[in-house]
Amino acid sequence: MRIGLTCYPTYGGSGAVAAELALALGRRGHEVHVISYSSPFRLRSFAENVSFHEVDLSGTYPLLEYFPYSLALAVKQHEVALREQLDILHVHYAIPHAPAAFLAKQMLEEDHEIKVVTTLHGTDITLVGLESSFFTVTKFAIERSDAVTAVSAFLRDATYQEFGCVACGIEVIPNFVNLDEFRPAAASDSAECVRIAPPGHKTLVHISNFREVKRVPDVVRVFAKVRERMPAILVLAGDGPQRPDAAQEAERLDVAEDVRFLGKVDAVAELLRAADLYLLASRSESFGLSALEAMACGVPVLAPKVGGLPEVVEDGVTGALIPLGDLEGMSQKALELLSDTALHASMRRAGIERAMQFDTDHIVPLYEDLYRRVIAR
Ligand code: GMT
Repeated sequence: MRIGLTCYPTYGGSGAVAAELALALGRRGHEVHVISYSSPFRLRSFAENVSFHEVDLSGTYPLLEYFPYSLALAVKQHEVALREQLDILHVHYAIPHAPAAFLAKQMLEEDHEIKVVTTLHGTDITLVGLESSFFTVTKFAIERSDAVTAVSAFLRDATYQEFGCVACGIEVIPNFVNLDEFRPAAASDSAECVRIAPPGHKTLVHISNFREVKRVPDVVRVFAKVRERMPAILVLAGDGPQRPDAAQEAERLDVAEDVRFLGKVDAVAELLRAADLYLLASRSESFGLSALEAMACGVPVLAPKVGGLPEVVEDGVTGALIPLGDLEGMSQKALELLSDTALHASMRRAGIERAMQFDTDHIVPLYEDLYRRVIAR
């Protein structure tokens, strides 16, 4: 099939999923055309059957105080769909990608028939899409897509509840993980393994784009309580608005020396392999891709019991899920997981096994099947 994919290229789950999907579809022999304003962060080198088309942002005019990206995107989607004779335009994160795809499809008219698939990822439904400036256009674009998927049952239900489009028939296709890349450290790896913590220290890792929804200062607060009781370091990968707050909190709690801010790291698998515990404190998380990637690397996950996380992390089996905001409970659980070697080893094994259910080779065929059904309609 000839598939166009649109996503945000920035550091974050939806861009990671779209890029991994592009790579997997390319490996499976499909022709994939990624359309965005910059190459997604996980798609920076040559990949079989995958090409990138940059949305032109150069058009300026004094009147255009705010550049109309959605229109430029629709123009590029239309152009690529026509030239490459795309069968499917699959957009990740509804805003503004789904309305742009709708417009591109309308512009194609009878020149070329294309089907639009929209994948909902999280805050496009739970936060941004609910804003009065976006609500009606998000609802419209979801309803007019030829197929809609959500990355968890939680997100599907939230969409029905918030947007009321029960007739949309949203299919749940969970996120997936490339187990060749996200794998536990093998004994033979030890020479190349990233070593971050000084000997005798536990390593806690958090990866995100540091938006408010991620509550990164809470990650630091949980770590500070762990640090009181055992030698440990906290490694924070990613960047975003809450980075200064998190750094300030580390200073305030007197743990700054043990908190490492790495900034945006592309090779997160290597970092995860060096972790003893993966920590999330998000207010909402529709899936938690990084939690899945941590489990695939054999790292137990400690997170709040919110959103779609229970569909990924098995509480008490592959990690622990604690009521949102219970930082004391999280710290106690972290200490337990880090001190009980048998419990840690069993969670490590269980996480690796659970991640296999989300293997790229199991999940990507679900998208292929959806594309075929949509094309046949
Ligand atoms: O919706 C977002 O917040 C954006 C998105 C991203 O690009 O970071 O994250 C969401 O999509 C990921 C991939 O499907 C999920 O793993 C994240 O749980 C989800 N984030 C939230 O729901 C906060």
